[in-house]
Amino acid sequence: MDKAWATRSGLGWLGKNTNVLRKGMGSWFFIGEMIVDATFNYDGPAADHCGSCTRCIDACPTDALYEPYKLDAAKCISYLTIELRDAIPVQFRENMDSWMFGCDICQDVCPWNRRAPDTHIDRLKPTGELTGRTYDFWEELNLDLYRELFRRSAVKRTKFEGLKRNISFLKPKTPDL
Ligand code: B12
Ligand code: SF4
Ligand code: SF4
Repeated sequence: MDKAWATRSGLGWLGKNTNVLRKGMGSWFFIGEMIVDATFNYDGPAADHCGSCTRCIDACPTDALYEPYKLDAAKCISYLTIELRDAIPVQFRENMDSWMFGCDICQDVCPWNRRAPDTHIDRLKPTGELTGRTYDFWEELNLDLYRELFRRSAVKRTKFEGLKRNISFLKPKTPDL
């Protein structure tokens, strides 16, 4: 339960989009834990800085954020494109926009993320191999190219069949995915 420990330890607060946010970084970070046999001078929980903002809830295309701080994971595009092994339920297909693996809409619209700096870690930066590809490129993706592009990538979690399923719901002629 990474978020529970992160909020308790003062790393940040749980935003209404259900991600942990930190001033100066927004939510653009992963969380990890180290289990050690030492006692540290630890911080208390961080204050909530969401205020009256509801941008993430308003922007969620599938209403997965059904109330502040609450997410119905089964409606989240992230779940539908990464974790779900069956066909994507019909009612969500129209709202999936151009997301073929995960979704960041509720983070993109967050004012704290808009002010956050880009990553300085090269491995996390987009590579030319993936950006600016056309719909036709992705539609024609075969198993060999999939293995080459996503070697050592988390995208393998959805498997080739899952990624092809997601691609089939992209809108044709999307110029820049
Ligand atoms: C399952 C899971 C998902 C599910 C459900 C998401 C969710 N919000 O719960 C799906 C597939 C939808 C998902 C999507 C995404 N995820 Co995810 N996900 C997880 C995972 C593996 C477990 C989270 C979980 O158990 N949720 C279930 C419910 C019960 O959690 P909850 O309601 O938030 O629970 C809170 C309270 O109920 C309370 N609570 C509940 N039980 C307990 C028990 C105790 C003892 C305590 C004290 C408190 C407590 O505290 C919880 C945290 O505040 C964590 C990694 C981990 N091991 O923790 C990553 C994690 C939450 N995901 C992450 C990310 C990045 C994403 C995506 C952005 C990926 C993407 N680009 O598509 C999206 C964001 C969607 C969104 N708006 O949240 C990051 C978040 C980083 C951050 N800055 O907050 C994590 C922490 C992974 C990581 N190690 O960095 N994810
Ligand atoms: S990741 Fe996308 S679908 Fe999931 S809650 Fe956020 S905006 Fe909604
Ligand atoms: S968009 Fe607004 S309400 Fe949502 S997490 Fe960010 S600050 Fe909080």
